[in-house]
Amino acid sequence: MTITITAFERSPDGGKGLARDTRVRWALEEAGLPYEVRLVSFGAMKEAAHLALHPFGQIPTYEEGDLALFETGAIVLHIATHHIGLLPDDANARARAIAWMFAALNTVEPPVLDLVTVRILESDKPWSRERLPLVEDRIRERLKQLSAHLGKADWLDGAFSAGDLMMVSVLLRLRPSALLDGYPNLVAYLARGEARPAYKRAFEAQLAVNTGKPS
Ligand code: GTB
Repeated sequence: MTITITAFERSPDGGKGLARDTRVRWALEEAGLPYEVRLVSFGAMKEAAHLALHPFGQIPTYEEGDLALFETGAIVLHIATHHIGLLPDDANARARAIAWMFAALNTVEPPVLDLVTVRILESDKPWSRERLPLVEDRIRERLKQLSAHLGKADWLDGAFSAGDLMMVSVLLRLRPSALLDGYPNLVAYLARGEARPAYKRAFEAQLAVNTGKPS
């Protein structure tokens, strides 16, 4: 059955891979699944046809036969539970890998998104200069905890899993800041994620869309 996802016609990041279709592309590549991409404009995302797939008018979405999904976490979990390569076989290890997916999305990503909000969306507000250090401190606290957990390990819990895919994707949004600088094991963790052939293919595919160059 053909898998079709949606992505920005033109991502605001110009192809740095930070929009969330990259996470879904990465999961599909790890699972070895071919997929098609329907590109949508900001206008089309708010129209009825797209809202029928995504109630909040966003990307990415995922269609496979009569299944339509939205929310990156749900999409990656769906791919990971139906195909090999992203979750361990052992039931407890599998549950822990899923816990790391949630940790990435629910515990680490919120302060990371706050940073984007304060730095970009609210940069013209009089209180944004005061808020920035508070947000940065919250991120540093999470990075410190994550770094302590990872220690010298390659991945968060044994072999690479969907939990790592999600955590690396979240942390990549911090690259433009200096916040990761104090955590060499996290910097190396990101590099390991980016070095995976599946990540490279996903990155190149979204870059090709945004630069007009074939991948
Ligand atoms: N919780 C949802 C999920 O995980 O799927 C969030 C989806 C989401 O935020 N989608 C964004 C979107 O469609 C694109 S990824 N925004 C348009 C809108 O809401 O109207 C977020 C994103 C956007 C741009 C960059 N960038 O340019 O760096 C990075 C990430």
